[in-house]
Amino acid sequence: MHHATAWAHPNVALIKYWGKRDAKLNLPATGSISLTLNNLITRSYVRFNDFEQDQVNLNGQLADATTTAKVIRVLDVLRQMAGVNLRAIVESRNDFPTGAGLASSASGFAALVAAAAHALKINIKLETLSGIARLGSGSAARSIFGGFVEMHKGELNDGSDAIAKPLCDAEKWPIAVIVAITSNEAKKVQSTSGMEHTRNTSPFWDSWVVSTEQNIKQMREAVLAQDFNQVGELAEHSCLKMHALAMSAQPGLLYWNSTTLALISTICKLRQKGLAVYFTIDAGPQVKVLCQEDSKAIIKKVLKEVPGVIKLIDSGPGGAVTAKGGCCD
Ligand code: 2P0
Repeated sequence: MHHATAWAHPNVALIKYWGKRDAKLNLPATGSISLTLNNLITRSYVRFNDFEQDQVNLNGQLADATTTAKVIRVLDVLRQMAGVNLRAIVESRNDFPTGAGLASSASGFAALVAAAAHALKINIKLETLSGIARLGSGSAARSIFGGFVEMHKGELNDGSDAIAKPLCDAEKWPIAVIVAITSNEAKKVQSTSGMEHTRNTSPFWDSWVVSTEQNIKQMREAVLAQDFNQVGELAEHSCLKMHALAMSAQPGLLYWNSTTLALISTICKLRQKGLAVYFTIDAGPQVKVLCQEDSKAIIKKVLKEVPGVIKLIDSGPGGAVTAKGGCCD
């Protein structure tokens, strides 16, 4: 039996990826830096057999055509590496809202490639696996590793150097992340199409690419120095710049709701009172709050009172993808 299960965490982008240099190979226009998040998890089970076709189930329902096509693309690469011509059934489950700005595609594709490679007994380096995950979803390349991770945009036309590499292990720097859920709805404009639309229509695209490369260098140094305030300031800057870029597309893309804005305002007020606390937001209305363990309780107490906050999830640096043979429950 060729079957295996893998577990992966989503990640929060500290320096954002928003746009591609090659849409076909899914190559990012810039590098990015992320933190893999514990306490949020995707489990994927993959079984290869002589099925007629690949079938993808997401949270117990048949996945849409776009997601299924991306999964098949990734499976095809692994089937070719293993020299097999078997179809697969994929069962993937998230324990958090799907498609709502919590990077479910990152953990989903990271878990998928790990489970499929394990099932097919492919001996592969994690960096290479991250390049295959990238074909499914750019941010998934980063979820292969735990802790702070850098995605390299790569220079080669074939994309073989567009891979993620670990920057700082999860245990080395245990900062806290509070994930504030403000909506459980899936976003209306998915990241893939939102990015292409932004690249094609925003007048600010070129300066986004140039300035993000500078931000990567600054963030890499801040993470390696474990400089919390610098990481927080750069993360907020990259977040606001990415959303401003998306808003400047024509027509503009706005991923926030009124609670997202209320949370930004609350976090700025907490900082004015002297707390080291910062926000970042991916392609959705959820707010990820970066802080330190010793001030987490007081910050959570304040965030809980913000009208519209549905739930707060405690998180922090999570580990790398893991896989084992067979099914699990
Ligand atoms: C990121 N996001 O760096 C940015 C910030 C969302 C906002 O990567 O087209 O699902 O599949 O490569 O990885 C979400 O985009 O996009 C994303 P594709 P993906 O995390």
